[in-house]
Amino acid sequence: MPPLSGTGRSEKLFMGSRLAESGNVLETSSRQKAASGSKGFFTTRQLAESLGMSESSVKRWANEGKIGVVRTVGGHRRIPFDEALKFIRESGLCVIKPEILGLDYYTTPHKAGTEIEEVSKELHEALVVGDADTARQLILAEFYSGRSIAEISDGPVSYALNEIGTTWKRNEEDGIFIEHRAMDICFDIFRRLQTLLDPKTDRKLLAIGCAPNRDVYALPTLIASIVLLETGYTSVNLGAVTPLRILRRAAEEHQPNMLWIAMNALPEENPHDPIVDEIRELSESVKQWDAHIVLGGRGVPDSFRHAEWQSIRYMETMQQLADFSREQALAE
Ligand code: B12
Repeated sequence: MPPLSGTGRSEKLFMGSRLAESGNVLETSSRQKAASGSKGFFTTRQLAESLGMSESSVKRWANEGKIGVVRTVGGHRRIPFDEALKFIRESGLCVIKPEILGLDYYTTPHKAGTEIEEVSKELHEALVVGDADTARQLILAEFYSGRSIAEISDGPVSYALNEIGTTWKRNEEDGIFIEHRAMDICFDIFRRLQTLLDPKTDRKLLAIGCAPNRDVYALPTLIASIVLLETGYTSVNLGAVTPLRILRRAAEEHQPNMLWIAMNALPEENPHDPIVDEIRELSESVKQWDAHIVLGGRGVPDSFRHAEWQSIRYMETMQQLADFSREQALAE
């Protein structure tokens, strides 16, 4: 099933015989959800009500291609959850009744012109004092203002955690306490974003990734998986401390279009770190079906930073990952 999102938005048929003709393979459960009007698909009236706008405005936006819709057999528009969320973020409109769309923890977008530096400082302050509510509101307001996961991560989150990383050096006991609590808050927020962006419709592109072997840094690999979700992939994050042979096995079985390896642990002193060979072997293996391997993070060995090795690419930021994955999605 071609994706509904992105530039190729088109109206799809579902329910009944036209579904079969179009080769559309929506899950029965999704169709049931559509029929019952609950989360999954919305009517134009439901979206209008949640936004406090008229139904005719929503229909007009749908006709203009600003909202992706599918059609019932009877010809009525239905708006998939992913498309409603995309429209809300792109338009910057406020949702006044988030419960209609099942948007838990919805947060009003930031005022136009709010500087990302300001958000970064406020997030740092909230994380230092363990104010989870404020941290969540700051990040979700950025998200609903249309800021991408990559921008949020490379900006406020990276800034705030970098600052917190230096507190640890000044005062070890308090620093560790603050750092661990801040990480717990960040995991909670990004898990929510992951749930929101988890595709409700079929996708063609698959990515699998992890933090390898002894690498305990769990947040960057989680964020990479959400960046990929946002850019049109189905992504499977195997998490921290994943032996690379397990990633390789998963890759051989599922033949993903992309593999990411988030490397943030300090590299081994040993100049012949075995992980270098493991990554090269993985690269040999993926040649069989032509996948890309993306390496990112402060712990990427030098040997991969400066030259491209077969299918392996080093990326410094989540934005680079987002740009690359969008290019791949468009090429499909
Ligand atoms: C949280 C944290 C920990 C936690 C991790 C918990 C967990 N479950 O994840 C714990 C407590 C385990 C920990 C331990 C240690 N830590 Co620590 N830690 C951090 C901290 C504060 C945040 C890391 C983080 O998740 N950042 C969030 C990510 C999203 O942002 P980022 O790191 O800036 O990454 C950006 C890019 O690199 C890139 N990127 C990163 N990964 C990827 C992957 C892909 C695919 C792509 C495309 C891009 C990409 O995008 C990100 C921004 O969007 C950092 C501070 C910092 N500067 O980040 C220190 C930091 C990394 N830790 C440090 C140190 C020294 C340690 C310890 C050695 C401390 C000790 N003496 O025990 C141990 C070593 C642990 C180990 N076994 O390797 C140092 C490393 C110094 C260095 N020379 O590199 C730092 C920089 C703190 C500091 N300023 O001193 N740490």
